[in-house]
Parts: sequence; C-alpha cells; structure tokens
Amino acid sequence: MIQPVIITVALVGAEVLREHTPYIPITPDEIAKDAYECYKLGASIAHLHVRDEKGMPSQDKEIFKEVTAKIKEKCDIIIQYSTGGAVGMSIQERIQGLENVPDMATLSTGSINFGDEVFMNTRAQMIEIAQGISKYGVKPEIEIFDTGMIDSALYLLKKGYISMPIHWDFVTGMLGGVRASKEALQYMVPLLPEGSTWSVAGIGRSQFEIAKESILLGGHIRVGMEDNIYLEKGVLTPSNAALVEKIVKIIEELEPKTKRRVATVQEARAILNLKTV
Ligand code: KMH
Ligand code: ZN
Repeated sequence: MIQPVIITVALVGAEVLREHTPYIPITPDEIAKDAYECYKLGASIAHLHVRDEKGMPSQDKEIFKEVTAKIKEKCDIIIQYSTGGAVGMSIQERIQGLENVPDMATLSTGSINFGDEVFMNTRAQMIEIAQGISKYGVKPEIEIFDTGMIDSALYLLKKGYISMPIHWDFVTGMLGGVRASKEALQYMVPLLPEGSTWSVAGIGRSQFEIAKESILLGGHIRVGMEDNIYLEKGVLTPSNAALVEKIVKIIEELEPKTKRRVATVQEARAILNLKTV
C-alpha cells in the first residue's frame, strides 16, 4: 500500500536574517508567495513564523492573521503556527496567534541551547502552551529537539494536557540536541505511542540526508529556510520552493524502493486526523 509522505515547509523561522541570505521571505506577501509556490510543488503544511516591518522575528497575532489570509487566498495548505517564536519571548507573546485558530501549532517539550541563548520551555511553560493550544481546538505538533523531550511530552499526555493521536516532529542536528542520524531515529521512533505520526527536520547540512532516512523509516519530512538556507554545499537556495523541489525529487527517486509518494493536502489532513475543509 502506498504510504504518502507529508512535506512540511518551514518558510522563515526566527533566526535567519537578510544578512544571512537575501532570499528569506519577510513580508506577508513574500511569505504567502513562498507558501503557495511550495504548495504547488507538493508541500502540504506551512510552518509559520512572522516578521515585523524591520524584518525581525515577531509573534504578533495581527501579522499572523494577515499572512494566513494571504495564504488562504491562494491555496488550502495546512497552516501551522510556531508557538516557539524567538528566544527570549514570553509565553503569552509566543501563543497570542492561537486566537486565529490555525490548523496546527507547535509545542516544544523541553529547553535547548540556541547559539549562546536558551530556548526556554519549563514544564509550567509547556503546560501553559498546551492549554492554549487545546483551548482553541488546534492540533499540536510536538517538537522534539532532544530525546528526553519525548518523555516530557508523554508526561503531558499522561496528565491529559495533550491527547492522541500525537504528531511529532524530530528537529535533529542542532548543536546540543539530538543528532541527525538514522540511529537516533531508530532509537526515538519506537518510544512513540501507537497511533503517532512523525516527521523529521534536519538543521543545516543534515536537512536532505535525514529527510531520506525519515522517508525510508516511514516518517514524514520538513524542509525550508528556517532550518537550512543551502541547496547544496556553498550554494544558497534561491527560494523555499527550490528546497521543496529537491525533496520531491528525492521522494520520487526512492519510490521504487519505498512505495511512497508525496501526500496531497487532503491525504495529509486524513493522516493527521485534521478536520477536512
Ligand atoms: N525559533 C526557535 C527559538 C517552533 O517553531 O516551535 C523556536 C522554534 C520552534 O522555531
Ligand atoms: Zn519554527
């Protein structure tokens, strides 16, 4: 049986600036245009962060609303908001966009170093975010930057702050977090409760290699300029679409072996137990 691969595109993130690459989308129009181009190539989830008028990370619900409306004018890609925002933001600031009721929102179940700073998620903060997500009936995606974060999420599940079926995203290859390796996935995936779905993101150069491992192991994948700004060694990607195009090619090349192809938005909604629109 064909098992579709859901492609998430993480379009902008909070850390990549124009000084790193001129191609990072910043304005609502640029983000929406990128989302639509990626959708046409096969992406079915847009993982969204937004930026202020200076191009700096923001979690302003009005900017989220504008970006969401601009994307929805063009296509029905699944909208996933970041509740991670940028390091140093308060939890209330990070979760304000939930009021717009996106299809999905992220929930990181642990803290991790981001450069010289800490992306902070204490247990009380995780609970506050989980409660916000549940209040608006949004589906969480559990962000796992390191292995122990799986147990923290299972604690939230046991206490009823999140519920099955859980969708997980392993964000691999951050310095200080879980490695982007097949062995790491082989360790983590069996820890997930029956009925879970999961995807893998690889930071920096690991993006495509770990995506391949995920496809082979039955997972879904995330690509995009939030995680990686290079198409190949030393070559900046000219767009998010080019990254999606590259992963689609990889999925197609692996298809004789994996019997997997790119999921449509409708298939992704069914796999993730999201309501159909
Ligand atoms: N920008 C990071 C500090 C998420 O989107 O939920 C957090 C992050 C995770 O990107
Ligand atoms: Zn993010």
